[in-house]
Amino acid sequence: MLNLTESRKAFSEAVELLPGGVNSPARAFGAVGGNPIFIESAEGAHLTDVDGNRYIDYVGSWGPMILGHGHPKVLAALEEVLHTGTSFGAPTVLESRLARLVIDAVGSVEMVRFVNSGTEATMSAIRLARGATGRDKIVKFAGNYHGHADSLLVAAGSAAATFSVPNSPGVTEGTSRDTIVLKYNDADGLLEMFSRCGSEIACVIFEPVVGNMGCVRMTKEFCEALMRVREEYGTLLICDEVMTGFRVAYAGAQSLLGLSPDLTTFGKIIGGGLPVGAYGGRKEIMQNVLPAGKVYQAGTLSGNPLAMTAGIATLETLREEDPYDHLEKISSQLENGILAAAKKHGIPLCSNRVGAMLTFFFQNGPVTDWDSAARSDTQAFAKYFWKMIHQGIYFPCSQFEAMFLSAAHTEEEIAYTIDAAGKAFAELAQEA
Ligand code: KE4
Repeated sequence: MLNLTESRKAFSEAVELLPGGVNSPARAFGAVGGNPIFIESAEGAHLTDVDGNRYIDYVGSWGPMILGHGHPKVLAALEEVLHTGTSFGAPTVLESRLARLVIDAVGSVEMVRFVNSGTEATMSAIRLARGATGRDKIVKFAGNYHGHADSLLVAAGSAAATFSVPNSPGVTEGTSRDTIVLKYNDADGLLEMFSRCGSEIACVIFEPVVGNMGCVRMTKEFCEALMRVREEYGTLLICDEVMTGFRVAYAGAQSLLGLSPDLTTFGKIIGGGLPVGAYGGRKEIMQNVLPAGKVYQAGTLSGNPLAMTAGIATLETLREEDPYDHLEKISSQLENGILAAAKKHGIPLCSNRVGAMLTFFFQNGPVTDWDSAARSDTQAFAKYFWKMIHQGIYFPCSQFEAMFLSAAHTEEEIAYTIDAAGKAFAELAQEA
């Protein structure tokens, strides 16, 4: 029986001080029941909680830790700059160094602006698209998450996709009115919407590989439809690579899709575990951002030297060590091993995977959009989640999240995880 005494103590204090005891709902264990486990330290592919329990980590801080926790090159780089000061409110050469790494990696990006989170990146990219086109409406897709900016916390309205409604208190009708929510991977629906009001739409924002309904790949025809509406209606494409950037490929998911968006947003990996977001794209568009242009965006800690240093060390290590073949190999082993274990025990399971980002859905599938993802058996997922925790495996605490592997995961961890999954499926089969 897992001893979670100290985690429970920590949670009972935190819940008096922080809403829900956490600083982000994604880590609150709401979808799996029970209370979140408090982590004390992490190293390589492992987490250690406040009770001393050790886990193989498949969350990786929701994506940033692609090198594994506490990579020596990242820690050494941080130790070197730590004593030079932590923030100046003035430009540093570190910002240009990280900008150069991002621009050299992603072909569609000629200029970037750093911010402090993925939310800030997408919020700013949307404002820039509206400022650059003079148009108000934006398009997003059900099951895609782009952070918590008001204009993105909307759901498809009752009148199909013609208008949206807020999906959080505090978001006004006025804000949601300019956001259109369509179905992901529905090329006809996208083209039909644009035929009606394409000239009013400033941008389409999308996850090139979705992580936020669980992992879902973009179809070729949907990708072609996105490029078509850009050509025919002058709408800007915002490729949200906050999760996929440097994750599924060093050049991002757009390089796998053969897509050249107008703007790209980044986060997670480019900060190496410290708070960094970025938006970037063609120079002619980015030059609209203050002080070069008139679109306002600012931030006290944007380009923070410690965060830049962690990002530089991470991207330089990714570029030099190129772990992507290893990530593909161990991720494929994990996917195939767990699917085989589920089949052996008669548990309905399917998966979507792109590189070291994947999701197992508790259903027979296929999962291609939010409607199909939502058919998953979330109760079975919750039971499975805890059965894996008790065997020292830390999976994302929701059926509708992606899991992530790191360069620090070895075939030994993968084999142990597959074995643990087989035991969990056997128990699920007996309990059914
Ligand atoms: P942040 O503001 O959380 O740094 O980034 C928002 C964001 C934007 N775009 C995409 C594609 C994202 O996946 C995210 C954030 N991802 C979630 C995980 N599904 C972050 C976890 C959390 O909210 O705690």
